[in-house]
Amino acid sequence: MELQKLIQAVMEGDASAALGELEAQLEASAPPLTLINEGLLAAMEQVGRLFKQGELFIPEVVMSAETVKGCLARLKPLLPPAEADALSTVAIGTVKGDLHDIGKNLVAMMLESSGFKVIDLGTDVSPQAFVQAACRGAGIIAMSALLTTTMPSMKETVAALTEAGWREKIKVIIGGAPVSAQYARAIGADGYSEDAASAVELCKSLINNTVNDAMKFLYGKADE
Ligand code: B1M
Repeated sequence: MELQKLIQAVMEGDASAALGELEAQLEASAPPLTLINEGLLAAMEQVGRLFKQGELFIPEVVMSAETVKGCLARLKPLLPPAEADALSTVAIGTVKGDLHDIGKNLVAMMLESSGFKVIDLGTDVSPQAFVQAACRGAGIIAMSALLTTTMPSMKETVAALTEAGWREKIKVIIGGAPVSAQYARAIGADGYSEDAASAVELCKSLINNTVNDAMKFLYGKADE
């Protein structure tokens, strides 16, 4: 599979060329997940590198990001359908002060196509908005941050959930390039994952743990 044309179109921020190339690849039976991982994300990696080296500027990065968003919207309905009823509701958002949403959107999309109900709170999400999502029935709060300067908002959100009495009743996960498992432990989150696929596995295992905890509480032993 030759994805160079798709990568080039994303890097140039040429949405119509990227969508055209995407259609051609789909017609040639390219798997949607491969197009995401080896096409769209590979292109964004190169965009990030060139941005860091000062060879691309913010308007160009925005155009590439918008191109990826359009392509993801096209691929979303083609991902494997949810197998069963919603496993649990995940409220996901990029934390306060942070506008990066490509990774967050990808995580949301993968969760949805794995059977989770997803409430997408968008970007620049305040701790209070995450608390409101818990009140609306979210079982998992999922926070994304791409800036070191916005990471503290994750800690503030955990504190706000604790203050509002929700922390013990829900799970909290975090992700994004600057955060780590160590940071998750330090702020009292339940878990960290480094990419969208492992975020799905993490959410599934947190739900299993919750079910096991409930079984232990009810019957004095885990459901084996
Ligand atoms: Co910005 N930006 N940016 N940017 N940007 C970074 C993050 C940066 C690393 C670039 C650099 O300097 N090398 C740098 C941050 C440095 C730091 O703090 N450590 C940076 C900066 C400084 C800024 C501004 C401050 C620039 C400025 O204005 N001077 C500014 C901040 C604006 C703001 O948020 N308030 C800014 C602006 C922007 C754009 C608007 C131009 C655009 C965002 C557009 C958009 O998202 N709609 C943008 C972009 C595109 C990037 C880079 C180039 C690419 C990010 C991206 O989308 N990656 C980025 C450099 C880079 O990462 N190489 C950069 C692709 C995406 C799929 O990966 O988001 O990491 P990622 O998501 C992954 C995982 O991290 C994980 O799964 C995803 C899929 O594998 N994941 C989770 C993410 N969230 C998760 C949540 C989970 C689990 C996993 O559970 C909850």
